[in-house]
Amino acid sequence: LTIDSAELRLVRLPLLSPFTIATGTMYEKLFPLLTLRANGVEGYAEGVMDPLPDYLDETIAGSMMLLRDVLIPQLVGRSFENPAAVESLLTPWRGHYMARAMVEMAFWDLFAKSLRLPLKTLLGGERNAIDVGVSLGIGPVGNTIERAQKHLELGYKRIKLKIMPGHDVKLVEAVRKAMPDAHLTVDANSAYTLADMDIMMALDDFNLDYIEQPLAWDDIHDHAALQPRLKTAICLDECIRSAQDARKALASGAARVINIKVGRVGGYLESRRIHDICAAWTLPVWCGGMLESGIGRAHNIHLSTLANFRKPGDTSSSSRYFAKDIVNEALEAVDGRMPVPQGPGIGVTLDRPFLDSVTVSTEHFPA
Ligand code: OSB
Ligand code: MG
Repeated sequence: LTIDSAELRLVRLPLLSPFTIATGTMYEKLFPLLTLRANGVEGYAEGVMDPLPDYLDETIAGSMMLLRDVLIPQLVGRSFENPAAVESLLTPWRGHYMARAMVEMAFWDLFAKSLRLPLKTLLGGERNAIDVGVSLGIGPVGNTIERAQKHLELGYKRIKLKIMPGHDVKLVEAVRKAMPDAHLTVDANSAYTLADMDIMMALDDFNLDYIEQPLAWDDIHDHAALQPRLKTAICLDECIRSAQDARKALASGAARVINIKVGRVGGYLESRRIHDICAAWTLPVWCGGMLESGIGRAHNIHLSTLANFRKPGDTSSSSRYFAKDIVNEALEAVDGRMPVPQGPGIGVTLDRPFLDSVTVSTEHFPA
């Protein structure tokens, strides 16, 4: 498969409502969108990095620099037999997992389309729909209970509450009281330390499915100190960017669940290694999200068809986030099940006029 051209856009989509997590509030979704072309076929991927390095250390500006100056020029005009050949071009670079993921993911979409197969089939997934829950941003207690109840009634399979110091034990206590039997989880986005044992012990009493990333974004060691002191499973998100990270986390007992975001860990091949290591330890994984547009959402859905994705993911209906999406197909969950988009590759197509209207900048390769 010879990559004959590529396109790198920066896209800005307004969010229907602001999304607050421990590290700050998002008012819009800004993301790079990569297109790779070969023989009249196009593969797409979006980046999950933020404008500022507040979730992880990657940024949109840094990623776009690496893509523009290094990664895309290495691809265009060259031929690749398969995704592994593309990955081997990316592995020498330190870090930049999110930028590398964009290249690998866009190539998988292109590769699957040129074989006329759905991406899930190439990956070895089998389901036609995946279980999903919702992630609720930080807000007032009463309002959070209302949002949680509404989404349970819609059939979502799990409610994840974002927490931060000052918005934790009382919030979770109130939501748990309102829905005693719901699958409930919390996500701290690294807002606590081992000095917050009293809060961790209090959260441990609410029968949560897991506590997501309570401690520092780069600290597997401290999670390994915390996990044995809790009944509740710890789920790692930020800490896991590679299969080596997963191995260290599992071997040290730092987590009993892992959140895989294909856009965070460098792509599908690495996602599958993490998925398989967890399966070997009989631990479940689930697919996280980053408020993606329809392109990233479709990628997440295909990944979630693999067998060890045994807990509901974060890929909820696109209409929860955006008044209008950049893809033509509706990505909407029904009774907590998100159907896998049909058709070759990721199974969604771009609404080009709308995409153009929300595009901030476009670069062409070759220029
Ligand atoms: O930690 O999973 C996270 C959103 C932005 C940054 C980090 C996270 C999230 C979410 C939202 O939890 C998941 C989604 O609905 O896409
Ligand atoms: Mg998380």
